[in-house]
Amino acid sequence: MKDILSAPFVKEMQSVCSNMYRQGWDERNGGNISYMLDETEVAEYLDINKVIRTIPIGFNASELIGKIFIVTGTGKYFKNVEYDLETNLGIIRIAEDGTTAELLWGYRDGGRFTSELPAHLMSHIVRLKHDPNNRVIMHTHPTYTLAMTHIHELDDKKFTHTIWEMCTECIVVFPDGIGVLPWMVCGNNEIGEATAKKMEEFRLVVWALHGIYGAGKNIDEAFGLIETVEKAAKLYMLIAQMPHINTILDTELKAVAESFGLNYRKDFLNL
Ligand code: 2HA
Ligand code: ZN
Repeated sequence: MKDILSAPFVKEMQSVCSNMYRQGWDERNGGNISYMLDETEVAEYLDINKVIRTIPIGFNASELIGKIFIVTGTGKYFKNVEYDLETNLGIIRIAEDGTTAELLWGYRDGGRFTSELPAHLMSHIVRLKHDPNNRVIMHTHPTYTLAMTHIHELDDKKFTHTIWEMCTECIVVFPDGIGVLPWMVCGNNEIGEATAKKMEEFRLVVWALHGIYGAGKNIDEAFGLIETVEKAAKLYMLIAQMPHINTILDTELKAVAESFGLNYRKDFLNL
């Protein structure tokens, strides 16, 4: 059996948590990540028949029975992940009943997965229907994206349009746009269901005055989506109070999308 601490998926979680912390996005216990793993790969590092303990999930995730995820722990700080992987991360499998998680590794101090697990698992279920290669759901609190939700209308089309206008790469990176939820209580099934509903259309979902969710086939893709929104939101906040002399026109956004052959949200442009 190989050393779990050397597993590529553990190393990836370690490096992305440290990176996100240093971006200033994950203060205290802010943020959480779930990453679906390949059972045969996990079996190189763990006895997958050995369940340490079971933890109730709080809803029925029967579409994910048998799926294995590495998930950040509740109350844990991204800042600390690199120093104690086995306490701050856990590897869980969705049990046969669909409502229990079987702990295979981690949460060494008796802890459990993020309080946002419902939003994560419900989002995995939806994204897998659209893209069977989706593996990662990532939640974080990027500063400028949050700032923007204080001063911008919380409408999918208007928010996406403003972000697309900020820099040319945005429509290329997320031609499917950004979903926006109003302020809601977090950590429960209701916000999970609302997030998953947006995930039917979008790989990016902003939680107003809280943070953002990104979905991707790997850590880089989920991170890259969020990082690109955050860059554009930063530009928006830098220029919001200045006279705007130049902008990317909708005809130009269309031209970019078409030149890259993208299936973009045509209804989000005003043409
Ligand atoms: O895990 O970010 O939304 C802490 C949070 C809750
Ligand atoms: Zn949060």
